[in-house]
Amino acid sequence: MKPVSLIQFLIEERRAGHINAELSLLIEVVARACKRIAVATGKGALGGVLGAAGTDNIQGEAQKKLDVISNEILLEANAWGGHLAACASEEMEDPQPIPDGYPKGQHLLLFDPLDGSSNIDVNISVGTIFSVLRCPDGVTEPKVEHFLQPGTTQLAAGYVVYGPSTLLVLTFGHGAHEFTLDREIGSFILSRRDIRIPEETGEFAINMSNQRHWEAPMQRYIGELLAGQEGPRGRDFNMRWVASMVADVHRIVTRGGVFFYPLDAKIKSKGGKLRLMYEANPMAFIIEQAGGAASTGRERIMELQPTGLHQRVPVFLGSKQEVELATHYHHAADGAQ
Ligand code: P6P
Repeated sequence: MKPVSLIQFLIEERRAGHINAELSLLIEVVARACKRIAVATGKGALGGVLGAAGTDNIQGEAQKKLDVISNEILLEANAWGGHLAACASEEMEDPQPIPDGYPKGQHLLLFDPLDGSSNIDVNISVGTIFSVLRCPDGVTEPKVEHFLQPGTTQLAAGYVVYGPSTLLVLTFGHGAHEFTLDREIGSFILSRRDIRIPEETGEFAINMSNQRHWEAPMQRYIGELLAGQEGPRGRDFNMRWVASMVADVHRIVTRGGVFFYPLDAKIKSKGGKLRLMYEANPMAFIIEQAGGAASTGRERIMELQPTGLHQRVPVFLGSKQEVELATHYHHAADGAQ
């Protein structure tokens, strides 16, 4: 069968009425920027891009050189196209306006330019996560409050995983689709259309070192998985934890599984570890479009009304059966209180 390029796919989506020309251009620009990020991350030690940048981001986290480089690549790529009203990034406190002199568009782009960057120096897969919202009509200088829209209003969401191959997974709300970068021609080629995540799974992803800090229902749920055949689930489970959300989520998108970053006593004051606007919401959109589920353990992630650009939330996502069971345990525990 003739390979379908990303450009061709975007034209199909426009013809189907799923996206407009401006959103199509935005996705092309983001994909092209991610190809440049793939080149930068692929250079490793030879590109002088490893190690710390010597600066901290808005989260107070030490930035890697590639965090800064990836952020700059995405900002520069999106400055001149006329498809955006503003950007927001994990690496920057405030929204970034489109530079004076350039045309503005009707979209807001949010991104984590290089998620999992602590894995860069040990050559483990990292990725870019992005979310697209509509800029409210009549707003020419978007402020934080214009970005604070629930995940259900996303027009598009995607991630690129920089691994053995460079893969883009994308949704416009009409299924989730995977594209593989053909490095010889520099094009993303459709490799999986209408991804479906199995409702049942035997594989979970969580950072077990936080176990002593989890809430009781999380202790109960994971304890039952660890009990395996002898326990109430009556079957054994396997565990994976890459500590790179894009890599863990892509494994789930590819073969099923369930991912947890729950509240725990250490991070309870912050509301969680992962960020709602440019990690949890885009990943939740993709997972739901692939037939999975995404909750905070208590409510559907995409229905949350955001309260801050860098707001953190607990994340349970993946195979529907497991997300629903873990969420049920939290509701039961809350009801018992
Ligand atoms: P921990 C990476 O820093 C990240 O934001 C996600 O990509 C990943 O899932 C999580 O944090 C890993 O957290 O506590 O295991 O290092």
